[in-house]
This record gives sequence, structure tokens and C-alpha cells, in this order.
Amino acid sequence: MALQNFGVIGLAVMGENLALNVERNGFSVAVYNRTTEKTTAFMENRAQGKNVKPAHSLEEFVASLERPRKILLMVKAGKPVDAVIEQLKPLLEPGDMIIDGGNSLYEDTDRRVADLEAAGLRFIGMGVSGGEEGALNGPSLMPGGTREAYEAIEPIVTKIAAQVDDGPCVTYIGPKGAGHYVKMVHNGIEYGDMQLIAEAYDLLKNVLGLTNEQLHDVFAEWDETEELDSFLIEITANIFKKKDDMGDGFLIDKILDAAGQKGTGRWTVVSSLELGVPIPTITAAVNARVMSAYKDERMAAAKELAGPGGKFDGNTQGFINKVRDALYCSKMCSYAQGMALLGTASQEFEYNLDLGEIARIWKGGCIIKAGFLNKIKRAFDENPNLANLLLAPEFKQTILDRQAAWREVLMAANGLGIPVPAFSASLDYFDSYRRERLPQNLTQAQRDYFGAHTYERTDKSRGEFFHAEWF
Ligand code: NBP
Repeated sequence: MALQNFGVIGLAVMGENLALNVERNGFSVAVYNRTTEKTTAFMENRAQGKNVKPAHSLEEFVASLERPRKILLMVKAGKPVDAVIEQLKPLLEPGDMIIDGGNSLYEDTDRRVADLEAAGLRFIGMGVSGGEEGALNGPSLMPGGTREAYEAIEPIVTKIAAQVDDGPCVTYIGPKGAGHYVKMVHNGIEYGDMQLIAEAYDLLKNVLGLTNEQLHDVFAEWDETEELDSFLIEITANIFKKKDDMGDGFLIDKILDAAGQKGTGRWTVVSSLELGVPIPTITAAVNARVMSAYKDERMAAAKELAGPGGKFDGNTQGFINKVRDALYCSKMCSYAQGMALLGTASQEFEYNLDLGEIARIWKGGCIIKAGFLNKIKRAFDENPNLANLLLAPEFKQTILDRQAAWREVLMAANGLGIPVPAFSASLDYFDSYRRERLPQNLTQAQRDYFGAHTYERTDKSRGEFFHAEWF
């Protein structure tokens, strides 16, 4: 009996599509799902006539795979992943490998890599981006964990990944939970991008009063620019065209303004705080979703707390261009923060990340794919030790050239009472990062005053601490 090349456990949205992608690329696949009806439905529909073999027990599934076995888990992150690993472990043999393609917390992946390696098995934690469409036609893949396991799956993952001008959107990210860490930060950056676009929309709609047709035109035009050409800008333009199929008008105006946040966005913020890396734009994006969810309270507060009101009375096209510049400058800050977090995590966790290569594998297949990632790749290729993306020559000059427009947009928003938390957090990041002196001399004085926490002095060496008698 011919054995299958690759196994997939979990036939929800992602598992089904990845299994079909692997099969389409010339590898035979075995599939298993806890609830057998899903396996049957898959085999009778999308997998019909394909080189896909269903299994109705894990024993049957494991026995149907060639060795070393390559098993992709696409089950819900958290306890289900541990549950499936525990069931699989006694069935596997040395050298077999499990690849967790879900959005697992990197610390869980660290633990699982160590646990499986100790048992003579191999484990890969692989971030998968691109949603349903990417999973089927070419995702961006971020595998980390046991190096030899990556080498064994490389011929498969390089085929199923999205393909861009400089290769497939996959690379070995690093040891332990490096792949899931990078996927987590990718998602944090995605939160930042989405919030920045939402703020641009708010300004164009509520400051300038643009219609959905006009908003479509603006975003479609921005998608043609070198700076903003990206998947998220493209789908934003498309969203403004969509008519409501349950009533009159456009769908966008009927969608409730309350967004959820789960898992990866929050984890990115937690990790940034733990590592001491400021990521205010991404944090503002997570908070903006949290605030949006307070819909009922906001509706009540809107009746009590009046803002400044008023109308914008400047040049409409001029303001649109300034919002575009503000969006681009803010986006640069957001990516600078995400990459700085990756740089610190790389050192702290010994991931040995190649930031240029990470920017490259995000160029296709994923939600943040954008032309702009070419510039990031170049910046890190030219200087792998770059302290901050904002210091890279092409980013530096652009932000300096456009900062006046960025500031004008924020002043207009503040004056009219339009919240722009991620635009503001980005400008604050830029202004804080570029300032030689911040007011934390006062913070240090207060800490020494009330708690004898000591301080360093500007006229003495770093690392020399002083305490004053304040009373
Ligand atoms: P879900 O996250 O909705 O998980 C459903 C799958 O998990 C089903 O196959 C279910 O089996 C299985 N499962 C559960 Br729940 N508990 C189990 C257990 N104790 N033992 C065995 N199987 C169990 O699926 P998804 O949306 O395809 O996502 C899979 C992973 O990929 C997640 O980690 C997700 O965060 C990540 N991801 C999703 C997307 C996306 O766009 N959806 C994108 C990128 C990454 P059942 O049928 O028997 O209930």
C-alpha cells in the first residue's frame, strides 16, 4: 500500500485549504479530523478525485504516512494542540515530526519543541498567514523549531508558499518558538496597519465628508503608489464599492463599529512590555479595538460629552494628500516598532532572526503584503544591525520630508475632535525617538524623592548612581 507524503490533522477552514494546496503541488496527503463527519464531507466534496486519503482514527492516520512522518496540525490554538500532541506521541517513531500551523503562543511552542525533541521527535511551530485564500493558493509561512525538521519539509513548504520575485514566502525562521513569535509580531503589525487605515478613513469621511464612491477612488489611487501599494489598501478600496445586499446603500455603513481583539495582537503588546521595547502604534491599535467594543457606553456618552465640532474649510485634495502622507509616516513608525521588537526578541531568546529575510517572506501570501516591504528588506540587508528602521536612508528622508503634513493632519483631527490614536502614537514615537532629552529626568527625581531609587547624572558616567537628600 502506497504511503502518503504528508498528513494534516484538523479540517476546519485552514486545514482543508492547506491540505488541498499540498496535494495540488504534487504530494499525497492523509487527513484526519476529530469529528469524522467533517472528514467525510471533505472527501465527498473538495477532496473528491484528489490524492487525499482519509483516516478515521489517529492510528490509521499515522500508519498511512511515509517515514519520517510529517504531520501538520491545524487545530484550535491552546489546549487542543497539546491534546492532539499527547495522543500522537505514543504512535510516532524517532525522527517523525509535528508541525503546528495554528496561531500558538510562542512560549507554548518553546515548551513543545523541547518536549518533543527530548522524546526523539521533532517539532516545528509554523506561523501561517493569508487566511483561507492564502492557505489554498499560497500563504506566507514562518516555520521555526527543530532545524532538521525544517530541512525535511522544505521541499513541500517552498512549493505551497506564495511565490514572489525573489523566491517563495517561506524561510527557516529560527529555533524554539521563533516562527510563532514572528507570526505574532506580524499580526501585531497587521493590527497597526488596519487601525491606521481606519483612522485615514475616519478623517476622509468625517473631516472632508467624502462619499463611499470617493473613498473608493482615493484608496484605489493610493494603492497605485509605491509607498502604499498593499493588500490591505486594495481590499479597503474594494470594501467601499460593496452594496448592501440586505437593504439600500453601501454595506460599510451598516457594519457595527465594534471590533474584537484576541490572541496575537494582545500577546505582541504583552511581549513588548516584557522586553522593554516601545510599540505605541500597535498598542494603540489593540486599544482602539477594545474601545470600539464599548459600543453601548459610547452611545450613552455621546449624548453627554460634546466635542468641539466645526467643519474643515481648507483645500480638499490638499488634505487628502496630507492624510496619505500621515498614513505613510505612521506606517513607517509602526513597522519600525515591530522590527525593533523582533530585533530585541532575537537577542533575548537567541532566535538569530534575519530581519531582511522576514520582510521578504511577508511580501506575498499574507495580510500585510506590500511593495513597501522591499524597502525594509533592503534596509536590513544593507545594515543587519540597524538600530531602528527610521534611521535607514530611504525612510529617514521620507519621514523628514513629510512630517509637516503629518503634523497638520493631527492638528486638524485634534481641533475637530476626531480620535486618531495610532496616528498620534506614531508621531509621539517619532518625536520621542528623535529627541536627545526627554522629561524623564523629572521622573527620576520624583522616584529618588519618594523612594530613594537613585538616579544617574548627565555630568557623570553612565552606571554611576546618586541619591539626594530632598527634605
Ligand atoms: P479553528 O481554530 O476553528 O479550529 C477548529 C479545528 O480544531 C477543528 O478541526 C476541530 O475539530 C479541531 N479541534 C478542536 Br476546536 N479541539 C480539538 C481537540 N481537542 N482535538 C482535536 N481537534 C480539535 O480552525 P481554523 O480557523 O482552521 O484555524 C486553525 C488554526 O490556524 C488556529 O490556530 C487559527 O488561529 C490559525 N489561523 C487561522 C486563520 C484563519 O483565517 N482562520 C489564519 C491563520 C491562522 P472538530 O471538527 O472535531 O471540532
